[in-house]
Amino acid sequence: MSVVGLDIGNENCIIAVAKQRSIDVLLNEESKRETPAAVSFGEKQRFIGSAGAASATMNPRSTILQVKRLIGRKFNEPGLEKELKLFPFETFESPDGGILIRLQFMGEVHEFTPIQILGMLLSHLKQIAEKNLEMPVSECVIGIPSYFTDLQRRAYLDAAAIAGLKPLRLLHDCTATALGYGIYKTDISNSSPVYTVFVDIGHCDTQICIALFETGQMKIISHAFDCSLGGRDFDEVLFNHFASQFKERYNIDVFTNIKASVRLRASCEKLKKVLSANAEAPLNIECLMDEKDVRGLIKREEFEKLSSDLLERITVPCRKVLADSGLTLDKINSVELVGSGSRIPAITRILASIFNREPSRTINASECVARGCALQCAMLSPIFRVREYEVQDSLPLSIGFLSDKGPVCTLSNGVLFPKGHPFPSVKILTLHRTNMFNMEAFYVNSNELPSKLSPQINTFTIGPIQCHTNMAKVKVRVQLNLHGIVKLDSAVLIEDQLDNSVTTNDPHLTSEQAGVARRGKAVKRLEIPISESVCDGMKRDEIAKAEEKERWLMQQDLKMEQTKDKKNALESYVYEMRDKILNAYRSFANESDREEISRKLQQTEDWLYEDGMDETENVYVEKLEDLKKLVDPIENRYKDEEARVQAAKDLLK
Ligand code: ATP
Ligand code: K
Ligand code: MG
Repeated sequence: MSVVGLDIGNENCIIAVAKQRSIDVLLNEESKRETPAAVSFGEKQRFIGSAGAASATMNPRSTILQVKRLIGRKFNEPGLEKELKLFPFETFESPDGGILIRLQFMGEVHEFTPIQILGMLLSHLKQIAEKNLEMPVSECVIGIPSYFTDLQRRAYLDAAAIAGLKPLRLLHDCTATALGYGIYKTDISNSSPVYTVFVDIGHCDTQICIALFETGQMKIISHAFDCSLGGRDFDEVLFNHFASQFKERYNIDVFTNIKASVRLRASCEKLKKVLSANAEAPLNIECLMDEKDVRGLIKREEFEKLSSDLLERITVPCRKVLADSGLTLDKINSVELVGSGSRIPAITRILASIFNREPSRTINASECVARGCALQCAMLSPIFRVREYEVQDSLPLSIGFLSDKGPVCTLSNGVLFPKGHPFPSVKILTLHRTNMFNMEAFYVNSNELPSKLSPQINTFTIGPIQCHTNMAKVKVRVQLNLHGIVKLDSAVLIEDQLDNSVTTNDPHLTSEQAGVARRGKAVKRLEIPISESVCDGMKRDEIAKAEEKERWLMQQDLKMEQTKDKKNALESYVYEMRDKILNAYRSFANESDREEISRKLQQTEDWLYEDGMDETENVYVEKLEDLKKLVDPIENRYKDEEARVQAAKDLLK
């Protein structure tokens, strides 16, 4: 069993694994520590991760990027349309109001939900981990944005199930970072608690939290976020700047051309990175559109001016996280800056002015979330022994309950778990009900919700209830679980009954029961069934169907990979033997054999570039075997001779 932490970014994914003495980041098939979050559909197979990113500019309409942005969202959500326009792939509304992605694959039109695409990405990361660790991987901890709703969290669990992964916890990105930072911290004592601000600026979002570190434990005090402010928005500033410049200068409208916009966006992202280290940066793209080469240049100063609105927006969640924590600035011990989107120098400046100190960059900005997740996975896994360390998270969005009779909780507006409430957490509600009833969980403040998502969480039906008196109570156990998902664990009917059949001298009664009986009362406890109708979640059979489709796609990818391997093997055999037959094997074959073999090798090479370019695995295998039949006798004679020479040498030693 392995202990894995996954950071699924909008741009990059990281896999970390807990070993006996360390947390390691795993390398992907290109020996990179970061794997692009890209799923591309080619003519005959998918390309995921690095290979997927490589086909993004060539095959933009069938390459899905930033799928995390689409998870659990409604097609008609305000603001989503603008975002969808940035993507070159086709999206449309699903029958339940969600998003479907439509693309060409293997000569047919296919439709996938964002959950399925996320499942593909997760499955790819799982394969990388399994190859590295040489064992099956299933248990893991996955990082999620703190602003994810119940629905989005459940969507992640569904995607993980499709990929064959079992998340022990969905962990808030910033909480993961804080855990990885705090557990190794040695300068902590209970007399001087340490408060640290973590700022994570990624590709699409900004997340901030304040953590309190004490001996043997960590508590998140508050979370804040801007769910649509990240590196991507700075790319867009540059994109718009150059697109309008090129319109004037070269008379080309990049906005009307998908390929050109994809290429210009990619170049703007590179340019932005250059500007982080240099005072100015050039932009050169050959043949961007209408066969025109374009050139441009921008100074860092100008970029900062163009981005001033974005930079100003970073201050909003910073102030909010402080206000929600109830702490004054002087209580904060340090500000840790992570996420690669934060590498823009002006961001450091603006954070320094808000927090009144220079933010530090001591944490590994791109790997910290995955590392923290791997640590949490080790802590939750029974196979690992980790130092006792308590992780208490803080609820980012207030959750309330309604029942048929109105709010069920004593707090105002039906709030059961207020924002900032520690979790995981359990609450027991006592309700006076004698018939079947519903309880509805919802987000109380829809203005806290990112991008006006639906405040609905779930509807639970409690019943049927077989009740014989009207003096009954129902005790409902509500859980905010490790993933931050609301569950109704159990409902119990408690009836105070008048009961004449019980006699006070019954020897089987405990003294307490006897006391109740003497007063003519008995307490009856009865488990009541609970059913939930998840809003917009995937049904069990839908998940099963998606799993099956994923297996089929994986088979297809595997088949194509194997075909490629066999084709490569044939090709290298041709090159190797052409050389050997002329040199090393020359004296072991007569002239006519040599000629015959050379002719066959040439034939095969020509075939590989023409008719044999796109054949099935078996055809390549058979071709190789045919060639080997010709060459093997010669190769064997050569090897025998080699062995004789070696034996003679050994004798002389
Ligand atoms: P998210 O957290 O939004 O899901 P992510 O985790 O994939 O996304 P990161 O990998 O933390 O995001 O950051 C990616 C962003 O960082 C991209 O916008 C990228 O352009 C930007 N970035 C990377 N290096 C630099 C740099 N040197 N200067 C400026 N920006 C950079
Ligand atoms: K990342
Ligand atoms: Mg991130």
